[in-house]
Order: sequence, then structure tokens, then C-alpha cells
Amino acid sequence: MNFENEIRMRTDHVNAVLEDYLPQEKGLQQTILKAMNYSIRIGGKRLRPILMEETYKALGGTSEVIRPFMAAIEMIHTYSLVHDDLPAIDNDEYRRGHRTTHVVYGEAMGILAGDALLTYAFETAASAYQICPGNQGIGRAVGILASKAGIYGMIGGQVVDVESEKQDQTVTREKLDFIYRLKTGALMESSMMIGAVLAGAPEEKVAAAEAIAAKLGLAFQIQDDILDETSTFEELGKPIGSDRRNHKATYITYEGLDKSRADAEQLLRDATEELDRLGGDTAFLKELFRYLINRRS
Ligand code: GRG
Repeated sequence: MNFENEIRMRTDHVNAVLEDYLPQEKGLQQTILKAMNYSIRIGGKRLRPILMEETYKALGGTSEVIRPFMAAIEMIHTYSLVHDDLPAIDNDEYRRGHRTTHVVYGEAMGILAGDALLTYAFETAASAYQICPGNQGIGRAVGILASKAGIYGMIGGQVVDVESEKQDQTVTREKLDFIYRLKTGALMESSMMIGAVLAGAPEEKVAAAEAIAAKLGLAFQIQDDILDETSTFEELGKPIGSDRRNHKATYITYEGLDKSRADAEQLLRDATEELDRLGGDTAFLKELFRYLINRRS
């Protein structure tokens, strides 16, 4: 089977897991439930749940305890995109090839749908106790999910990003690294760490998973900057050139396009090599990292 097909199978699998956990669209609050499900169902690469499950399996995990966490990380990621697209932040009308949640459901519902996805992610993750009450890692995994999404993780990075843009400050390279590490890297770290923790991996493997995901996250955000300059609406599912339009300093501002490409590639190569520190069968993850070097969306 070629790798594109392997990825498609993994994506379909994540979509099936998500369907098991999405709320039913009934009750007086059904507008919010529809807005949540819309935001998730319009697509996405499902990279974070794939990373989580592959890390879990590589480290010997075999139970279904990983499923609610896979759904939870994608809910948190999707909430961040829904809020990122709001008029007060990036004011974007397209995401994942479809109209953004606030455009379809209105701004108030866009805000609430993001809040609801974030909260429901934790309700979903907590249901892991019913699947595997004896798994000692569940409590720690919930903690990782919270901290990597929160003020010392994704939100922390986003705050510095928004402040730098709105106050028209010149972003130092040091600040840019901070923003990328937290805004994009933290959820990747969360995904791989939770996979390791739920598989019962020793501390040094959890730390290795975090370090590998940090490199992946930085490479991924650099590529996001590159794609914003070089991709197309059809490939990305959203308008390109938004960083330039918003006079936003990106990795390319500091390093130029060629060096940015080379740095992203090197980070992915380093991350691929470091996968050996995890142990277990990391063949798919290695292929995935290699595949990401050339991603166009
Ligand atoms: C609290 C108002 C408020 C906003 C919070 C936390 C937040 C908004 C935004 C997070 C920052 C963010 C959107 C980072 C971008 C990370 C990134 C590269 C996203 C794209 O991920 P992909 O390519 O997307 O995996 P798909 O659509 O494939 O899932």
C-alpha cells in the first residue's frame, strides 16, 4: 500500500472515532451542537490524533483507552481554529475548504462553539475512566491535555502572538520562537506525550516523545508560514497571503524562504532520527515525518 493510502486509512479511522464522541444534535441547545459538529466534520488532516495513537501503539498500548483522548485533542485543536478565525482575531471566512463556523452560525455561536468544544474535550477525555478504570496514566494524561492547551501552552503562545500583532511591535526572533513553541508545538507535544503516558511508558520515553513533538511542531509552523506564501486556496482550503496582508512577522521574515525550507526539513529529519529513542515500532511515524517534509496543505 502506498503511503497516501495509509494516511487516508488513518484519517478515516480518526473520523470514525470522532463520530463516536460527537454530541447528538438534539435539545434546546441544538444550534451549538450543530456548530460544534460542523467545525469538526468539515475536515482537517487529523494529524494530532494520528500522532497520539501511533505513539501509543509504538510504546505497546493496545486498549481502547486512547480513543476518547484522540477525540479530545482534535476537539481542542478545532476549537483553537474556530476562535482563531473570529473577527476579533484573524477574521477569516474560510477554513478547511469551507466557510468558517462564525460565518455560518454567527459570531456569538462561533465563540460558544469554541468554548463548547474545549469543555466537551475534557468531558470526553474523562470518559476514559469507564473504558479502563485501572489505567494509572489517565489522570496524568488529562493534566497534560489541560496544561499544553492552556496558559503555559497553546493559549500562552497565542496571547503573545495577538499582542505582538495588535500593538504593532517588532517581534524579536526570541519571541517568535516562544510563540511557535507554544502556539503550535504544545498540542503536538500533548498528543505524543499522552500516547506515551497511556501506554505506561517510562519517564524517559515520555520526555523523548515531548522533545520529538517539539521539533515537529516548530517544523510544522515554519511550513505553515511557507504555505501561506507559496500555496493556493485550493490546496490550503483558506486564502493564502494572510501573514503578508496583516504585516505579520513570520519565520520567513527572519530567515527567508530557502533557509526556512531548509530549517523545517532539518527539524523533521532530526525528529525522525530521534524516533529511535522511543523504541518500539515507529516505522509509520518515520514515514509520516518524511511525508510531512513535502506537505502542501
Ligand atoms: C481564546 C480568542 C481565543 C483564541 C484562541 C488558541 C487559539 C485561539 C489559537 C491557537 C493558535 C493557532 C490557530 C495555531 C495554529 C496552529 C496551526 C499550524 C494550525 C493548523 O493545523 P493543521 O494544518 O490544520 O493541522 P487542519 O485543518 O489540517 O486540522
